[in-house]
Amino acid sequence: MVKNRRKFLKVSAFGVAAMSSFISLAADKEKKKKGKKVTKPIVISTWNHGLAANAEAWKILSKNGRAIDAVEKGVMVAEADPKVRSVGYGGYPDRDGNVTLDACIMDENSDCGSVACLQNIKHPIAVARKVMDETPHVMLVGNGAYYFAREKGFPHEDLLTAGSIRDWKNWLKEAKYKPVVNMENHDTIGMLALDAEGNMSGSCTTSGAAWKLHGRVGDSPIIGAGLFLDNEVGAVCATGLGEAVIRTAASTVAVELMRQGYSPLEACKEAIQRIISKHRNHPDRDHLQVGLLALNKLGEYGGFSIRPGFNFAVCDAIQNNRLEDASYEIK
Ligand code: SD4
Repeated sequence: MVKNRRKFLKVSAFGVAAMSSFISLAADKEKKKKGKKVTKPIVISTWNHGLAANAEAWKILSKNGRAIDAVEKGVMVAEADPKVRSVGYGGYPDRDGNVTLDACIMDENSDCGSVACLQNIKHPIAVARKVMDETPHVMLVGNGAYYFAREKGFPHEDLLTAGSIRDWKNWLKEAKYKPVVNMENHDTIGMLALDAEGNMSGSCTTSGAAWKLHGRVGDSPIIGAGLFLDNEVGAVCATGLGEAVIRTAASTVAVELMRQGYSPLEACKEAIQRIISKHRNHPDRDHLQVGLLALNKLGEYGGFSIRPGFNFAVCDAIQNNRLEDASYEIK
């Protein structure tokens, strides 16, 4: 019985997938017929620190390397930079003073790997890649992720810099130990790439919301929330208040909108409007910030956020590496 049901699910899931692939391929063909050229390779990533990350990713993409390698190596630049206070080494700690990291990665075959609440390992994205490549699982968390990383040869490192300790102590004076999320704390790096072969991959890595409760995990390591892609359609990543992104499966929603023919910008806008409407009565509504970034199979891209301030970096062979401001909903 269970077996039959599984078979049924498999068959019907396959039917839906086949149908949607058919639709997306038809949409691609339609665009190509209209004379739209595919821009590839191309890499885009969130915020100012996306520029340095893109430059690293470009070294791989420009030599016809794989998107999956580009998105891993690219975001490692931000993870290693102590000046980037929201990712990896030097990231803001939780309210108890622990730096806990979240990351995920996904490739053109829908293979993915993820780590959450990982401590003392500088490159969570590389651990997520190993979860993807070397285990039958998708996600490892906490101590389990740490032990796995150590087993794979990652060194134990102290990720709390003097700057992070100073900021944490300042925060403690005022904060009354409340895990407050504000807009300045959202600078996760998400990166999306389309390589010369026409394959897409994405990565997302963060120290999460500053001063969070110990053990809190945001959207960034959750496939379908902080990052999602379908190699036949496009890729989307998120930055901002992770709880809002998880509640609405925002990256998945935007990918599915692109499947229906929305441009990357339109898809991000529609998904952001969904987040706003689902949070109309939420206590966070007055300061809620989320930014979405999308790239499609044609190398078209777009970014959209709830409020002003979100920007992203774009690198291709035509215009090199540059920053662009995202459009936003609430003026
Ligand atoms: C989170 N989305 O943990 C992340 C926060 C973020 O820059 O974007 N930080 O909720």
